[in-house]
Amino acid sequence: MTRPSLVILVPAYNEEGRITPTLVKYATYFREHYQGEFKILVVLNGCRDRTLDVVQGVARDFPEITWTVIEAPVGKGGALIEGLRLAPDAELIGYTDADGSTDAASFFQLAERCRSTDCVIGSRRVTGSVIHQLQPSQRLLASRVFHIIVELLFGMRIQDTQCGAKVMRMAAVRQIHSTLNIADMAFDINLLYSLKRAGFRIVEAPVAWTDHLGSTVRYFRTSLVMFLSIVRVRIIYSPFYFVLKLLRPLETMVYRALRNPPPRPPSKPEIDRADAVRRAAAIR
Ligand SMILES: Nc1nc2c(ncn2[C@@H]2O[C@H](COP(=O)(O)OP(=O)(O)OP(=O)(O)O)[C@@H](O)[C@H]2O)c(=O)[nH]1
Ligand SMILES: [Mg+2]
Repeated sequence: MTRPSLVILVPAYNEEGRITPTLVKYATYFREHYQGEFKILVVLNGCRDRTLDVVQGVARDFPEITWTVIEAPVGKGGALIEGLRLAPDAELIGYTDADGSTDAASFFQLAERCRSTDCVIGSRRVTGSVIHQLQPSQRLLASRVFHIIVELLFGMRIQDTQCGAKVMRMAAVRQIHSTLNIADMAFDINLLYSLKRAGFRIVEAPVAWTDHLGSTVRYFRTSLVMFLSIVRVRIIYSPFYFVLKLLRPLETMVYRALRNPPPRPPSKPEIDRADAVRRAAAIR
């Protein structure tokens, strides 16, 4: 039986050393196992290394791999927001990290399960998940604290919001796309809460996961920015939304001082025909 068409986004920032095996493994695995059309779209931005050359090299062997380059320093979340908007039409769309921390077989399972729901997210905290290399204890502690704060603020009952692998119905993403504006690593909370608020179902599924060294993330700064961002998402859905508008210049200054991309202004809810043409032109 054929499977729904699928686009896999891969955000990439200075990934020349880690992205090749990930792209080769994903493309090979999906060619062999996924009985449906699939595309891999690498979303690069701000790279100061040879990531683009490397991606172009792999794409010569795998025509399923395409890429787009966003010039501005938009962050992982900003890259995914653009990637979700620019992606070619498909029934399912997902994303995964360039370092291959979630293996291709696990991602395949997420896509399989998404046939019967709206969103399936990789989770390192449900039965069946396999962690090949544990994160350093400081990071584990930071992620536990983050999880508790997220649960207190949003009560989504999701064990692991931060695993970099998620698959959704494209129609659900299109519906909530205009509410996505968190550009940093807290983008996932923005996405999940928007989907929940719109009434979509989210399922956690186990993954095989390996921590890969070589991240470009600076943890103290990143944690602080993620905290600011989740408070922001919470305020958006409260009677105090007007405060955010008043504080916007200050907010932008704080994010810049922390060297992180500030939240984006709201985007257009509709994706029109002219936009579709621009989308096609932006992807190679
Ligand atoms: N396009 C884009 N991608 C980004 C940016 N920052 C991070 N990424 C990508 O987001 C993904 C996750 O980043 P990682 O560096 O692996 O962060 P992490 O998983 O928290 O850290 P590790 O566990 O140490 O790997 C990777 O694919 C990165 O290339 C960015 O500013 N722009
Ligand atoms: Mg990683």
